[in-house]
Amino acid sequence: MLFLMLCATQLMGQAVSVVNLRTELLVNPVGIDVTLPRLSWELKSSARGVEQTAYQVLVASTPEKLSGNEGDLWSSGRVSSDVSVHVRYQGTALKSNERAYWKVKVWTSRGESAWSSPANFSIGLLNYVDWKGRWIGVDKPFPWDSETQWSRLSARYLRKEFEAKKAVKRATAYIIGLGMYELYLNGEKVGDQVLAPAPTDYFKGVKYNAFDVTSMLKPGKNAIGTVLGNGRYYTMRQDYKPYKIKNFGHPKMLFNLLVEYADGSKDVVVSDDSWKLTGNGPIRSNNEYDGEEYDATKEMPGWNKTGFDDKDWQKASFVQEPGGTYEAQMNENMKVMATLKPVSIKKLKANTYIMDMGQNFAGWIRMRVKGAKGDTVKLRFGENLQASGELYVRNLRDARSTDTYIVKGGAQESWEPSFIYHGFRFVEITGFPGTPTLNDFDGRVVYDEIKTTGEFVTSNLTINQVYKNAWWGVLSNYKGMPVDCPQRNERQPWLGDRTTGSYGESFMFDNSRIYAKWLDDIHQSQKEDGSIPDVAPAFWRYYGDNVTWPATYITVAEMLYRQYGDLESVREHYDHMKKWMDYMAGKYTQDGLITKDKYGDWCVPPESKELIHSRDPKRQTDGVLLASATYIRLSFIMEEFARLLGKPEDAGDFSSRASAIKAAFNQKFFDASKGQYSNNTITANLLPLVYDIVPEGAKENVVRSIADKIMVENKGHIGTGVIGTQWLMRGLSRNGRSDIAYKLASNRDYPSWGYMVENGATTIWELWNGNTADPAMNSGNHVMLLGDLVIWYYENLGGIKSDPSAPGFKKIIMKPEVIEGLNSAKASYQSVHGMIRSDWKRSGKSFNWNITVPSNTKALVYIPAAAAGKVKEGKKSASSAEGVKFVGMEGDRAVFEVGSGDYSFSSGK
Ligand code: RAM
Repeated sequence: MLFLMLCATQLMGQAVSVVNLRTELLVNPVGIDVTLPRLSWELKSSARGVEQTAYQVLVASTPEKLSGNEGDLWSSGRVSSDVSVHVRYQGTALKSNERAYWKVKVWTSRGESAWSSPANFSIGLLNYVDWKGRWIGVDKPFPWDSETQWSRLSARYLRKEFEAKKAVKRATAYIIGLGMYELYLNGEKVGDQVLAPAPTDYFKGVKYNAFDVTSMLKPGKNAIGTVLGNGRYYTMRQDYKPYKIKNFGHPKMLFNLLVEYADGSKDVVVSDDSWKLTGNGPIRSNNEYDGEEYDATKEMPGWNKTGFDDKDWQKASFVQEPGGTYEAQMNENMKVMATLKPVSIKKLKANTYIMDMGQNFAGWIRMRVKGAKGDTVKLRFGENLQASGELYVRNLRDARSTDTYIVKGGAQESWEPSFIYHGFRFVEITGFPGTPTLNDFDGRVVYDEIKTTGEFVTSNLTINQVYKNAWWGVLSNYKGMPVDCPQRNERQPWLGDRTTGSYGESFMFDNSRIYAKWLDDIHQSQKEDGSIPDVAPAFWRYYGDNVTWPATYITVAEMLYRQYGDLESVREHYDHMKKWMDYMAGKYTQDGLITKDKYGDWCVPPESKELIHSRDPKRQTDGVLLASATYIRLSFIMEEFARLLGKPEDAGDFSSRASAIKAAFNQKFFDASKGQYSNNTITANLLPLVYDIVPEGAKENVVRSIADKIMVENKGHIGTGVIGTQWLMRGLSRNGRSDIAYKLASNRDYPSWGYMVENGATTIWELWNGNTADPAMNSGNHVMLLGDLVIWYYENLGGIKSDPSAPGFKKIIMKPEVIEGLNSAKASYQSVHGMIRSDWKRSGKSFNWNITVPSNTKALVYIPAAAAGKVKEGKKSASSAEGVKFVGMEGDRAVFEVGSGDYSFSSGK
């Protein structure tokens, strides 16, 4: 596990400083290898044209050694290199639980930095044998529990007292608490994570969390308390579908507290049968889909402190291991990331109120209540209201989404749940003693502790609101894995929802760790024969074999490489991706095409507003076309991966696969005389266009077919589903039709993203007709229909794109589209190399553009202008400005290469 310190040193007198040191540990899933952390840093300077020419890293075993410039673990020496991200540690083998301190200095084109402030990290328990003690819990329900379609299982409370025998120098707590845990030391909660650890297929892998608890220990007696909730471990719910849903067992835990005393001696406190356990605490039931029930009259004051009388508790039992390997959790845990105030509470009828949070999101309500012992408050959650003003819950299917709180009485009580979350905007409150007021409630927004990395705003209000909705939608669905929706009885990590979405999301959030973790989940779900499911971890067993959903395994790895410059996931997963590619081709090739598809172009706008799926063959795209086109695209990506990993034979193989399928594809689907593929849906024409399948010379006609379909037949509206929308906006812009893309982005009538906004959406819907369709599959908070919209916002409107030849924004392509009607865009993005900014305004013929290019990167800047001489930077002609070099004209753009720094360009006046 990693302890990370971010530091932002401003070094006096120095032109360049090093900031934002980041460490990332690579843990071999088998847990036997030595970990080799990779180190990243950012250069900071107000000077222009700063390029790193060399670095030196020091890694030490103590802070004292580090400050004495002694890198006893690793001293890289001066390394001539411009690399500042993912530099692999090459020092002494790091051991389990070892802590390391590090710093870095750089040499640049503009001078040398001082040493950065120190950062530190610590290694996890690398080997199975490093874990002492045993798994404990109790492998059966309590008498008051019930196992049905709406199972109720009370939380299990565990406690243990121990003695700190001497002065403590360092104490680290390691816990695998399944399905979810809360950990307390001497009555204090350890960490601010919630709903931890991240969910996995527990038969394959389980995540442990680690905490530095040195300051929480007391001399002498100490008490540890843990609470175990169900999470995805105990899923004896929907038990009518055992073939579909995996259940892992009853909650359990493995715990190690490693103590180092000041005199150098060591101690370890472990989970064993000296712990006591009860299920008779306040959390009577906790179920992700149905909610939590908390009986405050059953609270056990002091249970997690020393001296509590636990004679009524039973001995914890030894239980079976979950089966999966122990892995340090490298992705962020969830946390309460924001607190919202409700906007209104209205009385619906006697004893029933409806509260509006003003925003659809995932999380829960914190409530303050004062009442008599036994008063029972119920909170029921939904995304919408019915016309009558009552809560609308039909689209939750059989999820009950209800929290129950039983008041203990006396002073005011404050409560929030521990092991569940809801997707909602509205809350029905019943049984509240007195009249509920806005002050009694807070909305707690819960998602992975991931930084927002981007900001985006334009002169177009519809685009701005859709962007905001997208931001809320994406964060709502980060739950230790990307899930499809947070509200109904599903919440599954569907692969196909993120094929391209993950890339767009990466502009808004630092999603590098959640997606690297997800690739591991996908790998763990791969079958022996190579098959990959549509949902991973495979909590739902959906091994239907198709190309478009599992494709995400490969496109997410590509995203991590392009956006973060991180090749590690590609390296780690390459063989498994290849195995899947081989498996699909081996099993499903017919007449040179890949034939297996399952979902089609999922959720195209249907012909009538109540339908979920269109029945009109004219709107549907041939599954063989979708599968084969996607397979061609994936072969190209695999070809690139193979080259990057130094596997030229594989690269050649993938390239010839792509060519062969391409030929069969055009043969079967392309009508050259019409410039159309298959039945001429937008998606049927678009995929060959963007995947480079269309024969030379025929592109223009295919573009025309798409344009006609959208503008004439659809009267300027979108006609694509989940697959087509992944390429729609970029496909149009790349082929000179940004005008059409802009029209689609600005629409407010059906079907469009703006139509959702027009109808009160504060997130993105699962269906284009989400306000009218059958509730059987109609979530109000799904991100798959975003397609490539967010990518288009940042790359094509904001003008911030990583150059494919230099991933991780080491080189940036800044090329905003000039579109009639759009007068300004302002985007910023915190890349791994630092903050990038683009802020342009257009009026008449004049174009003003302020940009920031981070240190140790370069940008190619495309400025609308008739000639280079018409472009100024500040008050000077751009060509002679510091850090700016004219490269050439490209159509109506003057192209400049710029080094790092802030620039202010203008043209056309
Ligand atoms: C539904 C969900 C999900 C989608 C699958 C195919 O259950 O909408 O997002 O990926 O179907």
